[in-house]
Amino acid sequence: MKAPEEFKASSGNPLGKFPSLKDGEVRVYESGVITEYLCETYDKENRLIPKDVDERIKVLQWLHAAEGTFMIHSLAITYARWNIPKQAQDDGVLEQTENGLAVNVQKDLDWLETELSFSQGSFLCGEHVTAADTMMQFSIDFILVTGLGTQGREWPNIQKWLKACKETVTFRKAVEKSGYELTAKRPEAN
Ligand SMILES: N[C@@H](CCC(=O)N[C@@H](CS)C(=O)NCC(=O)O)C(=O)O
Repeated sequence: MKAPEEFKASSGNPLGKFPSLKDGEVRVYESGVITEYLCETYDKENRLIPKDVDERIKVLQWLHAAEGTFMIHSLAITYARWNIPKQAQDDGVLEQTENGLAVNVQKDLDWLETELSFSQGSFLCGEHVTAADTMMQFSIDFILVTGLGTQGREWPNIQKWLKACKETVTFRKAVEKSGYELTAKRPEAN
């Protein structure tokens, strides 16, 4: 399950990470910046990152929270699972660590759940998809599918919103093209 070295090298990213974008001479790393670059370059109608200051701030807030808040809190649990030695896991260290780290993840999901109840449409910032959904969808799917800190709790608004994201024609096209599938399988190494 470890990413092959030649695959990592093909990213062009010094850390060997994906996503990685090459657009002509432009190279962009980090999903948030890739999203901003694509929107600024190709979304001439500013649908995905609106021009209006209030709407724009809201979209950018989610765009950055996806990696900067939701992923950082949940990945802490992934790394604990990968790195706490077996003996310590058997002694309950992992469970105790996860219980501590789950607090932040659940607070984040409660925040999203509440914000979704204020949305005037099926998506995070209203009736149509914005860059907020594009970025947040992966982080939240990752947390829920992998059960990172969720401890059996459910967030109905989040489930409904994820379903709406996955039913969009653009999402389905991207899945078809990339073969994207997110499963709870545990990689053997990071
Ligand atoms: N903060 C980065 C995270 C990039 C990242 O960690 N990508 C993972 C996949 S989601 C990766 O390339 N892993 C391969 C590896 O580390 O070998 C972003 O948002 O683009």
